[in-house]
Amino acid sequence: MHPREPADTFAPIPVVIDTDPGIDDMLALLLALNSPEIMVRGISVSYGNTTVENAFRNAVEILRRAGKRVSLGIGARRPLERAVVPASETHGASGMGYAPVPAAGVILDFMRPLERILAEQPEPVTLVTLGPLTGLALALRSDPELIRAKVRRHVAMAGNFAAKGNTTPYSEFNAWCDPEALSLVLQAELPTDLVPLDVTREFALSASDVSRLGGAEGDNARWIVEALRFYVEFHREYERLDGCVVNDVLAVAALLDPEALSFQSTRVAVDLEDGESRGRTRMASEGSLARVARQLDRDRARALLSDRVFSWAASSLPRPVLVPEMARV
Ligand SMILES: [Ca+2]
Repeated sequence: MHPREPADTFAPIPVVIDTDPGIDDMLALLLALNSPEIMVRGISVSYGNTTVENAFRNAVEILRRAGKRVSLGIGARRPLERAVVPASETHGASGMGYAPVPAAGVILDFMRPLERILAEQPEPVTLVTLGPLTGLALALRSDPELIRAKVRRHVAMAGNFAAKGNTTPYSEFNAWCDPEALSLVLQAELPTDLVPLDVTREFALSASDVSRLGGAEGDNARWIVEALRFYVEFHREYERLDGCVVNDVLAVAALLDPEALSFQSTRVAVDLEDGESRGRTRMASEGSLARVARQLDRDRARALLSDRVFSWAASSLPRPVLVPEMARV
């Protein structure tokens, strides 16, 4: 006989993350993996900031550094109707800036898609999307009933309203990569919570935050700094900002601390036409119901990143150098 557990027993929120790592994805993943409030049940990897091959390799490296074992799948290799345009000026050719990573491998056709990861979940999960919405759109096309049954809440870093875009003057990168996918996802009204540039632009690490972390001894701290150093250079050149905007972190922070972001219910539409307004998100009466993050408590979000990622990275011990199997042949 097992004694009954009290009703208020702490149970972590089960989460599946679709991501295109990506420097800010890396910080968001490390925050998720180092937080007791959530349990990362699966990660699907998508094209976006870099190619799907690089993004997958980066996800494996992030998991290795975090010392976590999580099932991995593939969200999407390319947009529904558009060409792949990686953001190598933002995240570097590898997707991880100057941080060293192993060579990327091929992605086999039988890698499990996002809907398989969701199908394997014993209970509904919170799905966090940190890249283009293609993987979720494909899953909704292939098995909408399954996705509705398994996704309790969808939190997406995507879109911009009053804030200027980061890809065109009017559009945010994840929305711009695959506006058709975002539109399809919004129309499903899962429900979806959007974390747009309007709040993420309020959440920049300063160049001195990055150099302070660079003073730490930990192997992981040095690795993160090498990624962020590239990201800071990009922001200096393209955004005239002395620091870097770590967008994706806020989508995870919203789960960890509900007071970090406040949301407003509204209706959202996406512009699909070619040109500078491609991927622009708008509040519009003909749009789909969604909640949009409107206000950020910067100190609460910063505390999460600093306590759970930067302090962890600064104190994690250097790992012994392992000779890879293939190198011994
Ligand atoms: Ca991302």
